[in-house]
Formats: sequence, C-alpha cells, structure tokens
Amino acid sequence: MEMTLRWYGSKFDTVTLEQIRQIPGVKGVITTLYDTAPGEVWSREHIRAMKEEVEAAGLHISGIESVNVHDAIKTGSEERDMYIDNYIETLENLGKEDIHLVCYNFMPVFDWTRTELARRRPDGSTVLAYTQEAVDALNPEDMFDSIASDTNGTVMPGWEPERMAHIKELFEMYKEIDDEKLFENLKYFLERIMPVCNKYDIYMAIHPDDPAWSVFGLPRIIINKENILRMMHMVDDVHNGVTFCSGSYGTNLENDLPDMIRSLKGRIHFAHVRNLKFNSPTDFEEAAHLSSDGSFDMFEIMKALYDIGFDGPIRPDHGRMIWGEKAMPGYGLYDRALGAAYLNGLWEAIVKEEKKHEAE
Ligand code: CS2
Ligand code: MN
Repeated sequence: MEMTLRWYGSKFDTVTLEQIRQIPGVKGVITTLYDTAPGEVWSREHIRAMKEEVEAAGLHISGIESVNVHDAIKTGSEERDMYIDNYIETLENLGKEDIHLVCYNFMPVFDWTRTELARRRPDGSTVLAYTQEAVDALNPEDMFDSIASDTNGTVMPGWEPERMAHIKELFEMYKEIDDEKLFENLKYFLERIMPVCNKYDIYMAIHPDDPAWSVFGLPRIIINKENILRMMHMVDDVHNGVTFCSGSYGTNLENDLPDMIRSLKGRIHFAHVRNLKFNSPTDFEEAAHLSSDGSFDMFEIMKALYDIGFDGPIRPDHGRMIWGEKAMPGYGLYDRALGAAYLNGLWEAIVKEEKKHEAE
C-alpha cells in the first residue's frame, strides 16, 4: 500500500505540493490535467510538465484521476471510435512518461451526486451530504445551480459549468441507453484500449458510481459486487481493474465492503477510503475517516485490503471542511491529512500484528 493524496494542479487546488509533502507517509500524488476536456488528447509535453512540477516538490505521480471518458464512448455514438483513438493516444503518452495507473468512471452525464455540499455536523464541521428525497424533488439543472453556489469558488470534478450548459443535450444522448447497453459500450471501450494498456503496463481502475444506484433515471452499472465481477470477467485482463471506493460502494448499505474487496483480489489497483454516516438508508453525510464518527468499520476495510495483498496507491477520499478552511468541498487539506494519518496508523497496526503471527 502506498499512501497518496489527490491534487488538482497548482492552477486549481487550494492545497500546495509543499503542504502535501509534510503529511507523514505521503510521497505520491494522484493528479490530472484538470483543464483538459473529456475526449481531448493529453500531450506528452503537458504530462511531462506536470510530472516535473510534482517531482520538483519532492513527490511523485502515483496515478491519474481521472482521464475522463467522453459521452460518445459511453453512449456508443458514431463518434466513439474517434474518441477512443484519442484516449489510446493519451494512454500511450502517459505510458511513455512512465505513469501506469488511470482511474476513470463510466457514469452517464454526472460524476458523483450530492444534494448538499456544506451540511453542518454536530462538531461544527461541514460535509457533503445526500438525501434521496431532495434528488426526487429536483431536476438536474436546479441541482447544478445549487451546487454551483456552494463550491468555495472552485470547479467541482464532473460538474464543470461548460458541461452543465449542455445538460439537456447530454440527457438526450442517453435516452436509448439502458444498463445492458452501457455494459456493452464499456466492453467495447475496454477491448479497444487493452492492447495499449498491455503494451505500456497501464492499470485501468474504474471508479464506482456514486451514489450506487440510478439517479434522474440514468443507467448506472458500477454499483455492486455482481456487476463489478461481471465487468471483470467480461474483459478478463489484469489491466481491467477497479478503484475500490468505500464511500461510493458504501452508499448502498447492502454492499458488504470487506467481502467485495476480498472478491476482487488481484484486480483492485487503487483505493479510496472514507467513511459515511447514515441517518437513514437514503440520507447520508460524509464523516471523518475514524470508524466511530461514521457507519463503516474502517479497520475491517483496511484489513481486507491487506489480506488480498493490495499494494497499490490508496488515498483518503473526501474530507470534512474544518478549522475554517476554504477549499473545494471534500478536498481541503486538514481533514484529508487527518484521514491519511489515521489510515496509515490502521495499516501499521495490521502489518505488525500479522508479522507477529507469522513469526509465531
Ligand atoms: C471522486 C470521483 O470526488 C470524488 O467523488 O472519487 O469524482 C472520482 O474521481 C471519479 O468518479 C473518477 O473518475
Ligand atoms: Mn472515490
């Protein structure tokens, strides 16, 4: 396991590389070219410049989150081959720059969905939260407007104003797409990119849909054990893997997280570990990473990752906004640094305990 932090680049992130470097045990960042649109080719020059900046700060790039997939690929429209060609070129350029992990998602229209970006918790921190009742009462445009007013001046991934300006067209594109069709289009995409992934040893790690069910009538497939195993078998290559995100799969209380982790042995290439606090099965908020602050047993999650021999990057996921920080919701420095320290502590204890048992 390698502890990392997500970083959006110096133009977009309120957190600096110098700050990240001071979090104990963090040597790697998960980053992206945040100003490229889905479907655009990432040039080698841009990738190299990003790498040099990270390395100059004494860190390295542990992986990319995300290289976003164009909606033409997700919907299987006529232009998809052109966009897949571009994606392949980006993967080649990443491979040539010695980057071997790519996180992406296959969610229609939106990335994650939350109904509040700053719900106040009893300790005065603010967090992202979701209630199904609020989603049922909103249309997607209103949702975008309410999100846009609460972002502390940052651009939220998957909710870029340029995309949201076309939201009606985007919905139109998905009119004929159901779960089966989305699976087919994902398979087509993966089969086309696997040769380049094999050539450059790039591990693709699909991020789950968040929340793990359909929103606004859109199909969503990366939601549970059955579907993710189907996806693994459908393109049975080690480079077709998973980002295990506890906070996303965990939105559905029927998902047994440690069991899911164990069933994905060898195919989890990246992990997002965070905790949620449920007020009801359809009302949850993002808690501190500590088990007792939320509804998940974080020890069991880390233990399952250890047991399957997970050796990829892990990162704390969304943190609370605390200590007066103003940052992209979910992506401040303080609570994610606390999260990293806590997860490192759990890991150290697990490793030492296991080594002791092995020696006995
Ligand atoms: C992330 C996702 O902030 C988050 O919820 O975990 O946005 C994730 O980066 C994407 O879905 C991956 O493409
Ligand atoms: Mn995640």
